[in-house]
Amino acid sequence: MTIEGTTEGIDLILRQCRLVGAPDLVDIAISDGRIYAISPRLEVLAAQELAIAGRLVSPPFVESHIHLDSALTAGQPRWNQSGTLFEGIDIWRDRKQSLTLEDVKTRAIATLKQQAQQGVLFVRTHADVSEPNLIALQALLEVRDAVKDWITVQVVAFPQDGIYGSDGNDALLETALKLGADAVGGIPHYEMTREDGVQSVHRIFELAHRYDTLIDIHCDEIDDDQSRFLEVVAASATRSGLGARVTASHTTALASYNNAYAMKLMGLLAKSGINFIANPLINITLQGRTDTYPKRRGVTRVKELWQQGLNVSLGHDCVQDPWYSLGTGNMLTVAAMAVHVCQMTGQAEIDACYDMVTMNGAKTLKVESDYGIAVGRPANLIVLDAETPYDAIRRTATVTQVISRGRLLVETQPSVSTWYGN
Ligand code: 17E
Ligand code: FE2
Repeated sequence: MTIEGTTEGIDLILRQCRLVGAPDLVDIAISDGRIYAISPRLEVLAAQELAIAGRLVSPPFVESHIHLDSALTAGQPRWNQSGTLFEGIDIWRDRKQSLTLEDVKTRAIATLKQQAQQGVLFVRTHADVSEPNLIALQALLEVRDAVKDWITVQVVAFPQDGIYGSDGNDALLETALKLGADAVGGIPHYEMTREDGVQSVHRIFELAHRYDTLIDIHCDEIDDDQSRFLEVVAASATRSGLGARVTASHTTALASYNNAYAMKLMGLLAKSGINFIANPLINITLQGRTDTYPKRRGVTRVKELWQQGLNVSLGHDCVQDPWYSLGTGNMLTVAAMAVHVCQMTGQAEIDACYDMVTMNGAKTLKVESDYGIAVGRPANLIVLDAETPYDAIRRTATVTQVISRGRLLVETQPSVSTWYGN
């Protein structure tokens, strides 16, 4: 293909790209921040040219669930000894007393840079709003704006201590939405009573309606088979018509429900069309802590939700915080953990796990119209030192180039070993 005027306005060309699922290599031309042309051979010159040489070119990773306000605080003020969600919440309650805007912004931006280096260009973060000065929320709203030229951030107003956990939390949540949070969150399984939990879900839907936001609820993140707020979320999504604007995060109790109930629930979930986010790195470590043996895996029924045709994405949830002291923000490690814990080892299942850290996340975040490798779309794409998604997950492949908004943002060299033996 020849583009008229040859060099005019072409900023960047990627030569010999291997697109996911496509048999032939293509060149990709980028102009003015957008994908201008995709063709087997583009006879044009550009201001900058990258030799991709058959490596995999993919839409960027989508981190659909992370807590940037607590990132990089592991051990402050103490380590989580029990490894439970509840001890994590207690430690964070102590740590958040000393939050400042600068503290949150510095850690959040450092984490976003780590993520972007590894190919993440879309992020949904939770901001704890059960803190009287809303520092985490204000800091993350400022960060959302400060980084928008290279990474897209969505902020969920998340009442970590429960909407009805103490007086004032409900008002703080509403203030957070007035300040411009993109989504409203909740934690029904942590409210004091079952009734409060149900009430909190109704309140979340009312707020989402009033402030026209998305919904993303930490839902049933517990091994209690009696924690059944997912049905309330699904029914509310169906009745309100909000459907795919709603996300249920974690839903680990679904893995503990009896099959008879789970089967009934699946029908309700399919009808509701809500999104699911599983966080396999975190929940394989947080859950099962009250079990002896056999010990539950504690990750939601990812395979069955996917088989139902529901939209499932995967999140990292934490990078070095009171709930999880490990992590670098790499989405391939998240996908690999899902392959293992959810036993998604079939070929199509491994590919599905790749979708769960790319396009399914874009669907959850409602950014699909600006996402993907197609002419006219914003030029956000990554190059992996791999040939296929399977290869990328298996080897935790290096993301060698990250192109954001049409510009080369980061380059990373894959590691090289030299063999001196026989
Ligand atoms: N807060 C929560 O309720 N659950 C989690 N997994 C994290 C924070 C990380
Ligand atoms: Fe979370």
